[in-house]
This record gives sequence, structure tokens and C-alpha cells, in this order.
Amino acid sequence: MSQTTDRTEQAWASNATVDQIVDRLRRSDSAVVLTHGKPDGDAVGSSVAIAQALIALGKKAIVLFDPPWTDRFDCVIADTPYRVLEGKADDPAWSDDRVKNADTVVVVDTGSWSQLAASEAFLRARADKAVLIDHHAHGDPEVAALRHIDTNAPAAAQIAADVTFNLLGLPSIAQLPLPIARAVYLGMATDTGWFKHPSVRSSTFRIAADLIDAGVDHSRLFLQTEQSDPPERLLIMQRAMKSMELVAGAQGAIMCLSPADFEETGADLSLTGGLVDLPKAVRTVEVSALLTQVEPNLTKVSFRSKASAKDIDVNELAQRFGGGGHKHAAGARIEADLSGAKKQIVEALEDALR
Ligand SMILES: [Mn+2]
Repeated sequence: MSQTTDRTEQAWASNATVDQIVDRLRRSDSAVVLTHGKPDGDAVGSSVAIAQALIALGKKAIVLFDPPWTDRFDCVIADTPYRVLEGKADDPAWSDDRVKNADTVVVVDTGSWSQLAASEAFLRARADKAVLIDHHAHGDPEVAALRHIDTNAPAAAQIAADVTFNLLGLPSIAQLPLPIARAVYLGMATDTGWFKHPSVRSSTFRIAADLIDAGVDHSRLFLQTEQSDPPERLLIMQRAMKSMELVAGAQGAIMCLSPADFEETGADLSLTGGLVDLPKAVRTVEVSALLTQVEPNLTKVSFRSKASAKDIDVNELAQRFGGGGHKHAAGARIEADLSGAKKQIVEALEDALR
């Protein structure tokens, strides 16, 4: 922990109820919605739900996504206004009237500067106008003045469901307009591994049932988002599996992807989602790690663990490398090339699984 500085130390915790978030959004005329880089189903679903609800109330809203970008969720984004950031100071997004004139910024599914790299300067200048909705255990409170953080929510989209049906003054989630219901369902389904993670409770299924009553075709959504990858997906999966090494008596699995793997297969980073989960199919495997070298001296690592008797906390593991996330899903960035990072991860897994 860092030493307390002269500024008042804020805690990573809610300082606003859902009702207070709703009130604040009602008073907005135009909003920019931000989420974490490499947006997943929950990031996209939560962003789209909030933006669509504001638009349904006659307000302006635009979502800014941090790359790498994928068209995987296009069916849910539909007509939602959005831009993909280029990660540059002179990004054309910053001179877009819808962005520069917005009176409110909404941050969803993250609260960490490290995950908001492309929009950090924009957001730092507007943190006083920012509202945050998140379910992560860690974050930087100064990202947004008004924060609703529920670490028990299996997805940020579940909080977005609460916010949107209240914002629209509806009697229940089952009355949500279909584009919002579909976005919320995507976020909840993808962050829970399609309703199988331990974070799922009876309330999760009740909300999912309401969303199906609102018209969501869950089977079609699965087909469109989980079974529509290009062939390069299988090629990069093949590389990941071929690189796999078992450590700590086959309790740990480590996979590595090098820049050459991407070059030779034609795959990009957006096609690596979920690969880290594959080794968990094996009984002995407690922790799985996927290392991806993204720059000559920068390797990203994703961790997954099982809700087993050992119940390894990979959030703790990721924190050793300056990262974080959830108990069973976390990530970090290591300033090293693939082999340097791998050495550190092997050691950390051997230690955690001793
Ligand atoms: Mn999430």
C-alpha cells in the first residue's frame, strides 16, 4: 500500500446508490460512455444498455471503445452511436462534438486507469462529471466523482439493468426495450461463462428470465457471439495449445503466444478471448495462464482458476504483477518479453500451488 498523501485518500467503494446514479443521469443531456480496453461482452453490453437508455429518454449518448476491437458484438451494438479510439492524443474522437460537448461521462465495467489508457487524459479532465458503474474488487476512485460499485454483481450489466429500468421508469426489467435487454443479457451471460461461474446466484437467473420475457433470443445470441469466429480463431487456438506446459504437478497450465504466432496465423488479439479457459477442462488443472507478448518488452497475462476445493485466488496472483481482477479471473502486464515473463509466471504458479 502506498503512504497516505496530503490529498484525502478515497476508498474504492460506492459513494452513490443506484437511485442517485439514476438521478444524476436524468439531469444529463449528453453523455460519453467509456469502458475498459479490449472490450468484452460485459463492457459492450453495459455500455450499450446505458447509452440506449439515455437515447430512449431523448438524450444524446455515444460510446467510446478502446481497441483491440472486434465485430463479435455488432448484433448487440446495432444502431448505438460509437467510436473506436486510436489511442493517440490527437485522436479524431476528441474533436467529435458529441464527445467534447458532453456534460456527463459514464464509466462502466472498470475503474482502473490501467484499463482506460486511451481515454485517460479525456477522463482525468472530466472526473468531476463522471459516473461509474462497476463490479470489480479494485479500482481507482478518482476515476469518477459518483461511483456505484457492487462486487457481488456477477456482471456490470446486472447493475446496468437496475440503472436502466429505473431510469426509464419501468415497473420491471422484463419491460426493458429489446435492444437494452439484449445488451444486458450479453453482459451477464459472458461474464458468468453463460451462467456457470460461482458468481451466479438465484437473482442472476431471475434477471435473466426477465430479460428473456423482454424478448431476448438467448440461443441466437449465443450463436451470433460465441459461434461466429473466423477460421483464424482455430489457428491461434492451435498455437496456444501447442505452447502449453503443465507445471506444479499438472495443477498449473501455461500457454504463450508470440508476435510470430499472430503474424503467421493472421489472427489478432481479439481472437484470443476464452483461450485461457481451455486447460480448466482437465481435472488436475487449478490455474491457467495465457501469456501474450504485445510489445518487445511487454507481455500481457490472463489468469483463470477454478471454484474447486483449492479455490486459488488469481486476483491476488495478478496483484503480485501490478494487475488485478476477480478471484477466478484476473490479468496483469509484465515488462518483459515472453520468455522473461514466462519464467516469472512459472515461479508464481509453483509458489501458489505448492
Ligand atoms: Mn464485467
